Amino acid sequence: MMANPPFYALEGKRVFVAGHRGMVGSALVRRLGSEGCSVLTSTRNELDLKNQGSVRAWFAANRPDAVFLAAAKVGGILANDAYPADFLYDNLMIEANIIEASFTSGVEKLLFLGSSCIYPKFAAQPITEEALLTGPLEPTNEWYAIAKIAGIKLAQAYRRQYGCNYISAMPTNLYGPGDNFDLRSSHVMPALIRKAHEAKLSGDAQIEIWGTGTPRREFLHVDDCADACVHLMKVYSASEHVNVGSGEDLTILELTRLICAAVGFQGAIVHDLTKPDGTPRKLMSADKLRTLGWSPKISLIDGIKGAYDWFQRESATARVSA
Ligand code: GFB
Repeated sequence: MMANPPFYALEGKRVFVAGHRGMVGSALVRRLGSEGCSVLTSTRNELDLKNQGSVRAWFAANRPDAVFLAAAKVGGILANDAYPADFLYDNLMIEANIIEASFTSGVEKLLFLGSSCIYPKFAAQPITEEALLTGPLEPTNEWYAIAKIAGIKLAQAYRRQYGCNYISAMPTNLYGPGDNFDLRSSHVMPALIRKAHEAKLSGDAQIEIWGTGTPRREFLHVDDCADACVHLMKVYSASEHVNVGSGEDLTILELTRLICAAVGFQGAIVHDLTKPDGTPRKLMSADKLRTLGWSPKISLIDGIKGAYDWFQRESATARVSA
């Protein structure tokens, strides 16, 4: 078994960010700008991450030293429920191809990004890393969860069999610049920012939220997530995944009120009870990450304001889809 170095310096390294056009990947590219490393990226047209041959060839030609595996098919509760095959197949292929190619091309360190939905639907709160695989998953996103659990296990298997220094980070619900504001496929935060903004502009008396508003969710700004991932890349070298969250949660109704206040929408909030609530609560324990020396810096209020500013700027230039 390879000895785990206590500190992995990124300076001077060739660092591949897989998924750099996504919300997390673009935040990682921003964050890595101050690390003195050379950031490698590849667009979907240049490299199909679902194609094993292309991924192997790209790694052989570009020889990254470190990899942030932030490429994934992602979406909100309805998208997860509506496209189970895509969420399972695409994510399995992307992570398997990148992890295997990292091994064959001699990557020194890899960080795989998963999701808090890997945990059982009724896990004890706050959810510690040990809760993985201790109970049934939330049905609306079990396909995505299974793919992400497979990614954790693949990273662990390469560590166990070949001594590869591959680690995994499990972020909570993320938001921020670069988010998907398409109401059919987005997560709750961008959806509500958009709904409140458009209701304010058109003078509507109400906005509609999905479900009962009682589920509790934990949110982390994507720039905090990127900072945590870079920290873990440097200081963490063990098999078990690490939760990446804020350590605080609130109900969807409370979140809606915060967003309405930030946007300046004063109308009513009504419920579409035909839409699913999903898991009742998934607050992750932040203890392990804090022990490793990291805690978040961006408050939820400031983060919402920043995300709303970004949305207004991007929708003005029509870069946010319908
Ligand atoms: O963010 P979200 O789509 O995903 O929904 P999950 C969170 C909660 O917000 C659910 C409610 O209870 C939704 O019913 N909600 C209220 C809304 N209004 C809306 C709305 O307009 N749009 C959306 N999207 N939700 C996802 C998983 O679960 O979390 C993924 O499906 C992933 O796999 C991700 O793990 C982090 O938090 O329920």
